[in-house]
Amino acid sequence: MDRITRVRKKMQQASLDAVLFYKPENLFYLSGFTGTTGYVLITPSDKYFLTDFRYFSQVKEQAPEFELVPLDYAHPVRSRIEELTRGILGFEEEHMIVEMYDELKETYEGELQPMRRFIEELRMMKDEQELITMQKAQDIADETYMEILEIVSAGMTEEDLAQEIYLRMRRKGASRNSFETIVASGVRGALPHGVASGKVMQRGELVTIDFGCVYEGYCSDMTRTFALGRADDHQREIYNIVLEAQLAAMEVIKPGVSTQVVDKTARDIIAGYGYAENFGHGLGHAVGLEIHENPRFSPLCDVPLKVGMVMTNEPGIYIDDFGGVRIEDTVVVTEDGYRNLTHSPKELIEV
Ligand SMILES: [Mn+2]
Repeated sequence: MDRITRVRKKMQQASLDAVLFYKPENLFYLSGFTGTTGYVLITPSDKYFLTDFRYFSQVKEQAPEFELVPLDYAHPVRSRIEELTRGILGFEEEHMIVEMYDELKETYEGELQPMRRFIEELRMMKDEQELITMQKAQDIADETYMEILEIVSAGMTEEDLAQEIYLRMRRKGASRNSFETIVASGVRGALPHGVASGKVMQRGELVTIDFGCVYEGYCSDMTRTFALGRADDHQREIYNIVLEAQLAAMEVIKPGVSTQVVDKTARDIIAGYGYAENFGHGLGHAVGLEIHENPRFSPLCDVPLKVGMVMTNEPGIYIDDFGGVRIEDTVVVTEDGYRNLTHSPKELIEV
């Protein structure tokens, strides 16, 4: 079933006469449009792409099967909607700003119906083509990691390393970073989201790098922790606990298993070694057109895994004045378990 057909089926189930989308990732998902500004309006019989002068030729090229509806000062989106549809109009409640809602409410003759995660629910299960693209995005990150291990050295700053990562991913075809690269060395490793700073990396430190790229719209995400020089016993001990937790969580991933159970599997292992307080974030998240999607591997999220979901598995231990370790892979849920998109080695590497 194509995406528009699935949207219409959901519309019917929700008794909607039309649905309006504007979140850029959802426009891309429905139409292939890669620009940032526009609206997709779907009715049982028609599909429209509403946008302004800047994007006319882009819509004709990327979304030729949509009817282009021009927006301009005389024809703002609210008046176009009025012309194109009537009845119950669904809109993306998480993404519509209050100003636009107020305007629509004032002018729209029919009823406005908020919808939650309408497209995001469809996006949770990736199809074959999406998985091919996501594998490529991950391959770019993996290749970059292997190169980084060759060039990293004590004396470089975290920012130097982040720039090397960025340039290498771009040269391999990525359009941008999927989020701001984290390079957290030494004591900064205790910051789960320690974006690269001007700190000089030194021998004897653990370095955690968490990065990914966007390739043809899709994000990759991976984390590795390595040692500059020889790791000491404490560093090695922490590393091995995180690795044990990550591998154990991996083994429970399969269709039907609750996301909560996967989180708990890793969390129990870390807690068993006495580090419960040092793992203060969820085990992972779905990833796709956005870097953080639903569902989550978290104590707060109870969703049964389904074939085609793409999830990260990223336990960590963070200790003030010591540093931290995190290991993150991205996997796709398959009929009989999971397939790991991340291929970089996971044993503790000393460079
Ligand atoms: Mn992640």
